[in-house]
Amino acid sequence: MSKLTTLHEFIVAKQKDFPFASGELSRLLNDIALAAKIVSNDVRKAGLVDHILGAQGGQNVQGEEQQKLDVVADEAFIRAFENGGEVCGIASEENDDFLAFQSDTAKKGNYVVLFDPLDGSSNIDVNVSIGTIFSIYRRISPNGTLATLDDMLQSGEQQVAAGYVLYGSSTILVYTTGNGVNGFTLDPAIGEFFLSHPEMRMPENGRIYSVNEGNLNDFEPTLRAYISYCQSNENQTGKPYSGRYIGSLVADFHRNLIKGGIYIYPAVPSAPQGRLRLLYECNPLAFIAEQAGGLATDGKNRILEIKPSQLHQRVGFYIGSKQMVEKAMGL
Ligand code: AFP
Repeated sequence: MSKLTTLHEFIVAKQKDFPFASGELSRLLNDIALAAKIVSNDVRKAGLVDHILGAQGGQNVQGEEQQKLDVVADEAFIRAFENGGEVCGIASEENDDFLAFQSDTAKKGNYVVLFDPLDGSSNIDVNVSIGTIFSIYRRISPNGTLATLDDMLQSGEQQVAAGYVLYGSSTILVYTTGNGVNGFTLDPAIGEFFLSHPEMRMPENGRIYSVNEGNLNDFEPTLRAYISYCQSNENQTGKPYSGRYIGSLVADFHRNLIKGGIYIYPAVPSAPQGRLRLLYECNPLAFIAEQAGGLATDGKNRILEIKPSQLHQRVGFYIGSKQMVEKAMGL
């Protein structure tokens, strides 16, 4: 029997690849794994426990209804970061403003984490896969002080690590530190993540397109032409591609990462800047896509080069197999 590698063993073995190999980032990744296990456990209980299932009653900063699990996940990750000692501040899709941790230990943390605690949360009540997405940066403010807005508003190219946790038919944690992409599946019986998807590569081309086709009439002509191409016999496969849209970005992305495909959410009249958030969703997934050989743009520009001006900034998002994204952009 071949030896199983736990996430912890993998992180320790790879520590030398990190740009700042002091063990801090390793500890931070382990904190994320711990929070992911807690949230995974809560997600698995969602259908059973009345007080977890259903709306919390409040709205988040985007005006969207907050589900209880959104709040549970947000708090679990914030607690892990605040107690871990490596993080001086966070920004989360669920909170209006960023949070600078106040303790002396936290002020000495060298990292900030930006995250979407529960992406696809409108799918919770219908038992569809949801996920956590995270992005890690080195702070630019001086160590020993409070985290600042500038720490949060760095371009995606500055990410030192990014990843996601998909709470699907199994729970999988996928991450990159800029040296390829690896995936770890949670064994719930013993609460351990094991390396299950080493050195993930996104196929250069694919035959799956993921788009909310209800918005089709609002797409600009180049994109409409691309969707027609996907649905025609004129593409490289000689038959229509498969349309697959879960409505949970993490789940759609994960499938396309493995099988090859493209996810598109352009700017539309109902979401004039795009629907997805640059800092919490697009940057981390763009980093992973590129590390796996894929591509991510806003339809014109590389996502990782966009300089953010606001915490909750939204952008159009084209992500997936390189050749498909290029074609969708009309290149
Ligand atoms: P929620 O977290 O509010 O469910 O939003 C999910 C999401 O950000 C992304 O995961 C989906 O792909 C996208 O929005 C779905 O948006 P539409 O419902 O407009 O297709």
